[in-house]
Amino acid sequence: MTVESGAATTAALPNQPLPNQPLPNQALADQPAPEMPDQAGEFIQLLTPEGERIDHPDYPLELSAANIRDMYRDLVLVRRIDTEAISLQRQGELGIWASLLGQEAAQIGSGRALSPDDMVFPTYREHGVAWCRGIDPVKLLELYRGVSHGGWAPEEHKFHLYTIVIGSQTLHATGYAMGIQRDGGHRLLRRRRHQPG
Ligand SMILES: Cc1ncc(C[n+]2csc(CCOP(=O)(O)OP(=O)(O)O)c2C)c(N)n1
Repeated sequence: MTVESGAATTAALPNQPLPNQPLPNQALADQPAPEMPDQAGEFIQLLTPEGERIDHPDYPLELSAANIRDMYRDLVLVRRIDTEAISLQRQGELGIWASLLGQEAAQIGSGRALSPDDMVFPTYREHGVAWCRGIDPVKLLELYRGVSHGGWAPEEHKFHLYTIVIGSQTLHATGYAMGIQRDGGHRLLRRRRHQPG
């Protein structure tokens, strides 16, 4: 390995530090500890462990009876789609099916809380969020039947393709956000959010 430092070129064995140069980790260890910011922040609780709603002035929840009925309808429908897909998988019609059973409320709640500009980077069982984004459930079945690579236009639905690789979604979302930032789109989004309609 050759290490270049200014004009001088020094040959060094792999993994051996240069003379008088502290190991990188040692150099870090010698630094005074940075002041820790208050990472805990304010504790915000919106639900009790029993699932009862707690009012918070910064997070008002204004839902009409019709809104609640709509969301409940979504919960029932996505569970029905899930049940059907499990049956199809058991009959050999689908190669695999990642069931959302038990996640209906979390998915419909998060899906319905999205603004139209938000982009979703889903894992493999986010059928409830897909439903909220207007993805035809048949498209999900096609994917799990192995006859399509996704089947929907991510930008059109603001819903990326299902991605099986665990943890990849955070990277994709971060890259996408960085792209928006570099395009100046974040300023546009902020303005739009502050001037609804
Ligand atoms: C990087 C990576 N490693 C391994 C797998 C294989 N795999 C698919 S599902 C799964 C379990 C995931 O469990 P969890 O994160 O709790 O999510 P769940 O599916 O139970 O909702 C694993 C290990 C994968 N998809 N990606």
